[in-house]
Amino acid sequence: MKAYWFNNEAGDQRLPHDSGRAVTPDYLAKLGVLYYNFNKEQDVDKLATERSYKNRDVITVSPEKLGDIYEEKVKSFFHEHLHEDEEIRYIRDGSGFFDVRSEGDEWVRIFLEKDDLIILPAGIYHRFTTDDKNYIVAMRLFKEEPKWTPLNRGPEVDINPFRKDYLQSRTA
Ligand code: KMT
Ligand code: NI
Repeated sequence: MKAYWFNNEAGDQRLPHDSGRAVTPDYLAKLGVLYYNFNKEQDVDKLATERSYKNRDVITVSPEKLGDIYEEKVKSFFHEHLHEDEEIRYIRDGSGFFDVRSEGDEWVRIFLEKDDLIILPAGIYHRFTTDDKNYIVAMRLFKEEPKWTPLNRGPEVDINPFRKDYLQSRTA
């Protein structure tokens, strides 16, 4: 894992866009973003039990796996959105970037690779992209039946109750 302030310079979303200014796990925690590194699947099982994650699946995002729709998918994952549930991803292979909004509405970019696990809280605005290797395998965990509905940023979503709760819980 490596977290840093995103530089907003032009260029492919899959490039690092690293400003050179690091962001600490403590700061991520203030945004409500939790990070773990687990090299044993048992550790994930324990976390899943503790946090009542009852379901899981594994998704591969790559041109080999997705074929013609790969580029389209990568673009859609990169639209800024939130969910009414946590987004939990345990990276099993490859790598990619999760971008989350700071309290000052800047992007923090989080580079994740194998064995990294991230929990984004419900209500945080975020987006995802593969990196220039175009390959990631991630386990997706969820509490109940998976609901992947992304709510794209806009005036209506800004006043969503999950968004309001998130803003109240954030300590940054
Ligand atoms: C998401 O929610 O953006 C995804 O599931 C992307 C693929 S998982 C790394
Ligand atoms: Ni999402």
